[in-house]
Amino acid sequence: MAVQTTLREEGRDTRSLECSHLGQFEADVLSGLAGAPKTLPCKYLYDEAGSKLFEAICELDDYYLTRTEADIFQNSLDSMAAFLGPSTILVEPGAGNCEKAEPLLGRMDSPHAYCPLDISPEILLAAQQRIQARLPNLNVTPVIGDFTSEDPWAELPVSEHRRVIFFPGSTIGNFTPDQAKGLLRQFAKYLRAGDGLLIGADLVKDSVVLERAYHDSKHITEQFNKNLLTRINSELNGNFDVDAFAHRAFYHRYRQRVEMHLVSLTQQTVTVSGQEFSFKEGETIHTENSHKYTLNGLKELLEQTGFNPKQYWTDNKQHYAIYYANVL
Ligand code: AVJ
Repeated sequence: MAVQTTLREEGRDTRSLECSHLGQFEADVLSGLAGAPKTLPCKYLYDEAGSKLFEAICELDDYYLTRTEADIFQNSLDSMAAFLGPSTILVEPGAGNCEKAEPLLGRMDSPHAYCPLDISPEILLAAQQRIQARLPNLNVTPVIGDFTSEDPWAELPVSEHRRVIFFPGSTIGNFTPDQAKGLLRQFAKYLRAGDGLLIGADLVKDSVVLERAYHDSKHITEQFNKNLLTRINSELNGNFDVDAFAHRAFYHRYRQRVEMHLVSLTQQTVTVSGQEFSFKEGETIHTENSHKYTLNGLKELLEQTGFNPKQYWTDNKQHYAIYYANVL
């Protein structure tokens, strides 16, 4: 069942939404913990507390991604805006607090609408109000929903305006290469010939730099990872002893990704929604993948999914890249 609904129509009544969302959360957690190896979908890291912790991560010296991407945007806003064109609808899957879109919207040639998609209604509502106040002429239409499902895409405004999907933040890294291809093909399905995609991705680099970004010295990423257990405890009647798990993050060179895990420090049994799950000492729950691309790998990914890459921007260390591509 569709969990998304436009905030504009439904105002602040998000109860039914939270209800169906909870059902999906429960099903995903129970099946993830029943698996071997145990996994949990990383999208559930972003409840209210998790979203705040992620914002704190973005401020860390160790977490170079956000800062580097912001610098690239800052330096190239005009040339990016030129690729986006006039009277465009900017659609942002997984928009969160929408802070990356704001400077771009401010620089675009009379953007027609901004449609952030996200599963977190609280964050979206706050962002909508902030952007609407700063850009009063812009039509801001948030859609609540999981952008990996078909649902929110059907809710987007239908019009003849040029469409550009804005997918910054290296969110693409959370998907395996096969999943990423499926997702980009789904994006291409929503777009029409000549429409565009502006996508940011973290690049392959020294593993020490990568691992520091996901195992930061202030232990915020550890809190972010463990918050998933706290969320399961409160929303799904779980009894995880959060201190009986450790945060682990490492770069897997062959898979070209940072993996984030929660390691059970002892042999233990945990109950969630009335179901028991046993952990061996050292057994992990795999909570996130963060895939890294080469410039060429990113270009190939776009070419394989119906896009024609036109331009990329990067920083002088080539730590991060933003690509603009047209739909063929
Ligand atoms: C939001 C998916 C880009 O993978 O770097 C940050 C999430 N996880 N620290 C990333 C994250 C741990 C982040 N993305």
